Amino acid sequence: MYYEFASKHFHKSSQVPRNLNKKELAYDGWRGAGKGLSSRVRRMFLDMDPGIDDAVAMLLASQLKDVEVLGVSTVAGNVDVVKTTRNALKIVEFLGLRAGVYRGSSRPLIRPHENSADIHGNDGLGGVALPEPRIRADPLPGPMAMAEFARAEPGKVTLVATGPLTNVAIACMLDMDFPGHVKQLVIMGGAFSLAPYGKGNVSQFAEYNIYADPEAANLVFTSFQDILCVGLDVTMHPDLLVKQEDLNRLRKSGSRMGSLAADIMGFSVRRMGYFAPHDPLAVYCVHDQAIVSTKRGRVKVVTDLQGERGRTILETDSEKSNVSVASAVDGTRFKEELLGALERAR
Ligand SMILES: [Ca+2]
Repeated sequence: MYYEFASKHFHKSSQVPRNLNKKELAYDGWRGAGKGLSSRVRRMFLDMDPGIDDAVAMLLASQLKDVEVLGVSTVAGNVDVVKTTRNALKIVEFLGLRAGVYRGSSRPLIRPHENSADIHGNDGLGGVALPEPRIRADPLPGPMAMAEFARAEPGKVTLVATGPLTNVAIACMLDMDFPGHVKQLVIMGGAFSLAPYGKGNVSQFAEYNIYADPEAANLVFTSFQDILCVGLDVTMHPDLLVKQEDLNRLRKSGSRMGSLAADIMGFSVRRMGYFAPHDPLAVYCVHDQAIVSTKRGRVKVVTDLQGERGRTILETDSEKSNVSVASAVDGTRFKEELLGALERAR
């Protein structure tokens, strides 16, 4: 069965212990992880489609002192899964992270894959010159990896999903206990008309991640007890949009990471006049959720093909609320935190 297979595989995998430091390994192997850690360390698993803003989110995650990245799974989204996986490997290698990279689904649950290479460039990283990665993806599939990390430490792992929700939905179907094992699911996705700019970016209604796999999104939104949804209502706040002068600041800082971030974000700034740090804000919320205020309710996703596909609807009158939808953000503070973290990195 799946779990037996995955456990066997997982123990054998050379990648798994990479998220553990020597101090932890001195305890009782990787399943004892966390015993040697301060309770303030937030254990994060990333599910992504890098992607310009996913890449910047990884850079930011590496700089948050109270966050440990356990692993990164990849999904078809901004570009195909071969490219999103290669991009994740490039960034993990650049950062020297010990986190494994796990390739996930190559297409949405029931629909063909539609990329957004026009926004992220053909390679998904805006053509930024990073060397071909020497490290390789772990053979464990992405959905199995996230389910395994959550099962290993029930209630401890925060899952941050910044691409289409295909892998998360598959993990829910593979392991019925998976949603209950996750401490909190943070989703970058959706547009709820809670702010003037909280409109769709694929259609009038739909944000890309939800639009790309609305069936997966619907399953995910109804499966977890505690979801924080960070959508366009906050990630398009004018105060947090990164502009050319911000890129200049990063380049002047002399930081290797700041310079890479400026190159990656520069693709978007050249095309649109700004870079919207969608995925970095979702990651940052794990460190400091008070950066956003939220409205609590249940979320339904329109899945039909007639016009409103991918629309997210917040129902606040529900008795069984499980989703906090970000409705406002301190954009000025967030942009300063993001730029500061990138320019301080050495
Ligand atoms: Ca993304």
